Amino acid sequence: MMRSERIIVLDWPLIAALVGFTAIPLSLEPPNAEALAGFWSVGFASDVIANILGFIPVGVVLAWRGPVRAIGIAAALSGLAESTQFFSADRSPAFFDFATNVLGAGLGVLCAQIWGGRKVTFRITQRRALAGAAVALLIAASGVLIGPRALQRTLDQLLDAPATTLRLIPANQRGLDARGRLEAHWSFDEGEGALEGVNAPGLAEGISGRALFLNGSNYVIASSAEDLQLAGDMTIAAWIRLDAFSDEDATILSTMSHLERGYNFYVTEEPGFQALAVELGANNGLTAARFGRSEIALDRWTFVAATYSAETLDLHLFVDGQEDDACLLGVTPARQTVSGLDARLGRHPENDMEYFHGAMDEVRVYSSALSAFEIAELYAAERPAMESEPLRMNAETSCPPAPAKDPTIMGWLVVVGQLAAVVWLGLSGQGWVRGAVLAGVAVFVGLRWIVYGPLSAYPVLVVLLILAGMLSVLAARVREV
Ligand SMILES: [Ca+2]
Repeated sequence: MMRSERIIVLDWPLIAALVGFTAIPLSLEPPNAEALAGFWSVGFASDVIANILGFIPVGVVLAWRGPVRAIGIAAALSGLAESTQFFSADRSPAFFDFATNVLGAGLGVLCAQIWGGRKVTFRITQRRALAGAAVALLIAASGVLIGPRALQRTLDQLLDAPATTLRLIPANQRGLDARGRLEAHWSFDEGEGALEGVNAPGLAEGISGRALFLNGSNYVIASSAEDLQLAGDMTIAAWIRLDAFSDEDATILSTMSHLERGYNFYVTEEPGFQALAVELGANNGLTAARFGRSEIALDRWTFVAATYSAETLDLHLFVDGQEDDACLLGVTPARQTVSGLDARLGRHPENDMEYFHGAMDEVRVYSSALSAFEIAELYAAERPAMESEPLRMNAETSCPPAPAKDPTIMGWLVVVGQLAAVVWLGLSGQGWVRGAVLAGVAVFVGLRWIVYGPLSAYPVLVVLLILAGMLSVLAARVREV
C-alpha cells in the first residue's frame, strides 16, 4: 500500500505559527501615545526569557539560509510583531523586545551552525497530520486561552513558583487554619510621623480624629508584615471620601501583584458609575472579583467593607453598613494566593497607577469574615451625626459584558497556530526534540500542579499534550517493529 508522506522544511511553518502567535492583534485599538510610553522599558524577567527562547527556534530553522539572511528575517518578523502592538489593545511595542528577539535568533543560528547548518525537516504522514489536527481541535474546543499574554503570565508564575512552593513568601494562616482576628487598624490619629508615605501624603479632618489625605500621586506603604499576607478569611473596612475620579481604579488597600496574587479593594473606573470592588487572587492563577451596586459619590464620607470567607466561599461588599453585592466575576477560591508585596493604601502595589484622590480613615483589616451584623455595628459605631445623601443604586446586578479580548476568529487562529507548532515539535522525528518537549511539559504541569492544585485549566491542556506525545512515541515504536 502506498503511504502518502511529505518531507517539509520547518522554516515556513514556524514563521507562520510565530506570526499567528505574536503579530496578529487579539483586539484592535486606535494607535495612541500611551502605547509608546513603554517603548524603552525593559520589562519583567519573563519578557527577556520568553523573547530570547521564543526566537532561538527561528534562528535554528532559518540558519541554512545563511546567518545574515536568517537574522534579517527574524528581525523583520519581530519588527512586524512589535509594530502591530502599536494598535493592539493591552499591548505596547518595546525596543528591548525586538533586541532580545534578534539576540535569540542569533543564538539559534549559532546552535544550528554548531550542528552543521542542515535544514530542519519534518516528515509528515497522514497519521501525524491527523493526530496534530485532533489535538489542536480538542484543545481549541476546550476553550483554554493561551494567547501571548496568558502564556507570559504562566511563565511569570513559573519563575515565581519556587518561592511560593517553598513557602518563601510568608502567609498569614489565621483565618484559614485558625480563628482570625483584627490584624491592623490605621486611625491616622497619631500624626504624620506615623505614616510611611511616598510623595508626602498628608492628613485631613477624618470621620474620627484625623484621616489620611492622598492627592492622587502619593500613597502609604501600610505594612510589609506577614500579618497582611492573608491566606484565608478577610475583612477590609474603611471610611473613604473621594475628591476626584481618575480614569483608573482608585485603590483603597491592596497587596495585588501583576501575577494577580493577593487582594485588591478599590473603587472602579467604570465610566459614569464608580462602584466598589474587591478582587482576590485564586488558585487557578486568575482572580475572583465582586462588584458593588452603589455609586460611590464624591465629597461624601462613605463606609465601605469587603468580606471573604474561605469556608463558605462568600465574597461580599458593604456600603454604609448594608450589603452592596452586584455581580461576581470568576470563582471564589477556597484560599487566597498571597503576593508577598507590601500592603499599600492608595496605590496599586506594583505598578505606578491606580491612585486614590481623597481621604480615608479608620482602615481595618481582619483575618476573619465579619458577619453582616458585625459590619452594620462597625458602621453604626462611627457614622457621622449628620445624615448623608443616599447613594444611587444600580438596578443591574449582572456583570457588564467584558470587552472581547479574544475575538473568536482571531483567537482560534492563534490557538490552533500555537498548538500546531507544539504538536509539530512534539511529534517530529528526532527523539531528543520529542524528549525535550515532553520533559518541558512534565516540569510545567508539575509546577503548576504544586502551586495551584489540580483545579487549573492548564494541567488539562498539558495532560492532553503529554498524551499526544506519548501516543506518537508509541506509534513510532510500532512502526519500527
Ligand atoms: Ca481617624
